[in-house]
Amino acid sequence: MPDVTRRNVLRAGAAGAGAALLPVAWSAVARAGSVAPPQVLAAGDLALWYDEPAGTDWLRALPIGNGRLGAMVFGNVDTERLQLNEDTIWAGGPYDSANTRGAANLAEIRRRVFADQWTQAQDLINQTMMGNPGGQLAYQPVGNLRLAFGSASGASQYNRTLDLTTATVTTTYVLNGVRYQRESFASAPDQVIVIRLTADRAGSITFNATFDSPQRTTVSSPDAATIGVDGISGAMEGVNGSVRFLALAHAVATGGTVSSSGGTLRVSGATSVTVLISIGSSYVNFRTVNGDYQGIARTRLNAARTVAFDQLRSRHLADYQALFNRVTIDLGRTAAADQPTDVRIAQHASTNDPQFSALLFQYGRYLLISSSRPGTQPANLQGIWNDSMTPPWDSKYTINANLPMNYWPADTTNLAECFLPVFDMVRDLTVTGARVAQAQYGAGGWVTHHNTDGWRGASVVDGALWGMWQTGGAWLSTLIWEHYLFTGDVGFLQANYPALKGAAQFFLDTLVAHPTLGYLVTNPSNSPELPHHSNASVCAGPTMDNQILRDLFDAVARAGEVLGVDATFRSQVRTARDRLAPTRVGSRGNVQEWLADWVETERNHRHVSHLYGLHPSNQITKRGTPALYEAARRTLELRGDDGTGWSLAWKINYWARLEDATRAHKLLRDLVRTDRLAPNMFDLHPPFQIDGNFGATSGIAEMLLHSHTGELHLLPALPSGWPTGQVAGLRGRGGYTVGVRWTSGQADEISVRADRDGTLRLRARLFTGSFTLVDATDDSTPSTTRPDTDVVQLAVRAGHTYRAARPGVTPSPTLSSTPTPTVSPTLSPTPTLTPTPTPTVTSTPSPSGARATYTVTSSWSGGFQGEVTVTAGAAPTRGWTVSWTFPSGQVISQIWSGTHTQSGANVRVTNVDYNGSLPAGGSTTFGFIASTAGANNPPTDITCTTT
Ligand code: FUC
Repeated sequence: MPDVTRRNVLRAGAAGAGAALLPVAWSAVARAGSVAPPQVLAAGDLALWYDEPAGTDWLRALPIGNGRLGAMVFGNVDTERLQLNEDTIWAGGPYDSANTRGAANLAEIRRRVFADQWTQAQDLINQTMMGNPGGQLAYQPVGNLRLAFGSASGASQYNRTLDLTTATVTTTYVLNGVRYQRESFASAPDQVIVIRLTADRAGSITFNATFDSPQRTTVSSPDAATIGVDGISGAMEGVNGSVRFLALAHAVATGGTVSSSGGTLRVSGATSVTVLISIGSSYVNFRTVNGDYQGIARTRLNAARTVAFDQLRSRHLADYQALFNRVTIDLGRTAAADQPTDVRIAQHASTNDPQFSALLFQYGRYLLISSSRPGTQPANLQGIWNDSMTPPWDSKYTINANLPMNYWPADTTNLAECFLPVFDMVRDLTVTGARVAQAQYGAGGWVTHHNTDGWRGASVVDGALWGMWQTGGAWLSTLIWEHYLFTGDVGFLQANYPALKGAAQFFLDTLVAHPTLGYLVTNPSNSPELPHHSNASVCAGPTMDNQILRDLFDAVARAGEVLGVDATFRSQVRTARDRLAPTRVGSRGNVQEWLADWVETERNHRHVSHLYGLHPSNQITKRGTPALYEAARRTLELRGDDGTGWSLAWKINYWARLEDATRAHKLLRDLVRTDRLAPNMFDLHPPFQIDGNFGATSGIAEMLLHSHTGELHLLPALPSGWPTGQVAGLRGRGGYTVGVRWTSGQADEISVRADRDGTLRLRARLFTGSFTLVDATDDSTPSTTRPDTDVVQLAVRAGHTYRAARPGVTPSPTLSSTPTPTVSPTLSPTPTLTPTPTPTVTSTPSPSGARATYTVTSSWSGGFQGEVTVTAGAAPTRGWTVSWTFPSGQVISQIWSGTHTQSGANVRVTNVDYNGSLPAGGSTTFGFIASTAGANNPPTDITCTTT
């Protein structure tokens, strides 16, 4: 396999709009008399649907995923294609990105920056500070499973749907008088992709199934009903491909015959068939790739084979709907929703289609649930869906906009668990980033620059103009505090506090005093990817860095207070915070992007990084900082509305925070164009980049609810295009679950459920007229104060729901609480500041001296995630078992890098084959997720034995 080069991608990145990668423009023509199919109406229009197959166009195929496994389903009549991904298949293998030339040139680089010799500073950075290698590695595909049925000629009544309420792709058609149906879903509880084929005439299903792949692979027929493809990821940047994987497809038929030989699975004359796809990967974590990938693939498949299809389906539904059903939204429906989805996109600019905004909102939630679950990798630039060995920007994690954007809707749209992979990644980056901090800055703590990958590269990559940005790790760390604000989970804060502290430590060690202004500044850094002078982006103390560092220092100080730790460190960061440069208004009335009042070299540049303070942060607000708020508006006017998909999506959030409903809605409509949305509703940079989907979902949430200033502001940017509607289940900082119903642009009814006792401030236009306010849980009338004409303030109690309404409005049954999840309960964090127990338990060493340590890495009210590290003693061991008892009925729902058995409360985890032997002092780690319906106490003791 040739070394995959990064240059093409980089060229596109440098061009910004990715001109070289522009897809062929697409169009769709309205169908006369079209009506949405019954199954779409049954899903409340929360379905994508088409009356044509995807053909060869990946951007017409429909995505399914369970966080780890992903597939794009093409729905062709003649040959069904499932393009397959597994989220740990990365090119290359573990590497240490730190540049070992050391920090010797840093002083000279800083001198050049302060002397305004920016390009000379960049030259020296390119010579001495680039990572090793100088680019990061790509996320890569597994391959395809193709089911060849024969000719499609004569097929009629075709349609295919992606039902967001069931996370299922269904294709149906009539051929030779027989109605065929295929249903595909990716199950998280059973860790397989399932395709169910049925026909309404017995014995009509015949096909051959085969795997193919762009990777180095071998195909096989491991048994009479199974095929496999065994492969290894590609080399890149001089790093050998090392992630091994095995995909298996197994068929169970009713009627007819099934056989497999030479890598072809043959099904003949069946009435119904269930195909199970299981994939194992040898990626254990960013530094270990010797996992038992074959064992994982086989174990998952064998377990799923024992479960009937109906069971697989109902387990999938229960798991998925527990997350998806937490938020409902209705923005109204017009006849535009009766057209196929691609037609709706093509016509959006000229039609009134409010339901499309609801669909887009829920699609973002669907994509997050499908690409990011506890224990999986975070959603990358393409979520988990990628068919290319050399995807745009390597389909990795770009931190200066894209990765944070992916997770903006996680908490606001009630998907807190889906956020957890980011914090696992941050924990990895504290390790690799500490190496880079030490080697390249001579600093403590940890640092990450503008990108990372599956190997957690943390150094400067791609060249100084793009990569010399120091605050990637800082931004990611602020997410820890943000997440805590929503959940109030002190155990989570405690487990992640070391990452917050390490990120702050790096800046305490590296910030330098500006020679003339005196502020503490980052040097060298940049305002992401935007040259302030010709070919020069590198500078000291760009506005975005100062804003991020204010948030970081605040977060670590406040977290230290909550946890009652590190008083001295807290005062150090607060002192440093007070020496950061404030955000200023520039000569054009704009927010100044750099310390000097420079005019950007590209007036319409896609990054508007210096408004980080407006969103996602809360440093620029309408009522708190009116001058900066006006300057933010002016900044957006100067930059213009145009931009890449993600840039438009960020601007929706910006305008929503400016409380400008009309402009936010205009930007939302700009995003729904054929050059910004693919037929399958994937956002187009172009090319496809999933951040725009997540950013749009976040933007719609921001139009309906704000909670960034210590109050809940209902309908802060409700556009005239959504005159009547309802949303329920949105989450606000402070632990609130919020619903609101409105007509003629006015709230009729507001519902707020509090997780914890506290003081609630509610802002809404409703409060400027007459209204009623009750504690709907005990029917009492809370006493209120009125700090502002449109604000009421009241004391709230944990678990109580408060309802405000126009007089005479009948309470809506669907508004007052989120739909009750069937599996894991709605996140309701610890009501008090008592941490969920997060023990670090060391087991009694076994006679061989081997021991295990155990930590809870995150917890939520439906369960927790833990990590156990087994370390051999003075002698090597051949195998090990760790056992414990769950105190309150927890059940392991997912485990990685180990196999387990659970009998009642008793759990035993044994090594998987690859690390059956541990050398003296060697260690290995496994992780698990345990869910519970009862109390969430983790076990307090574990035992390690060896063989
Ligand atoms: C940054 C952005 C590009 C693109 C890439 C993945 O480099 O400037 O527009 O989103 O990340």
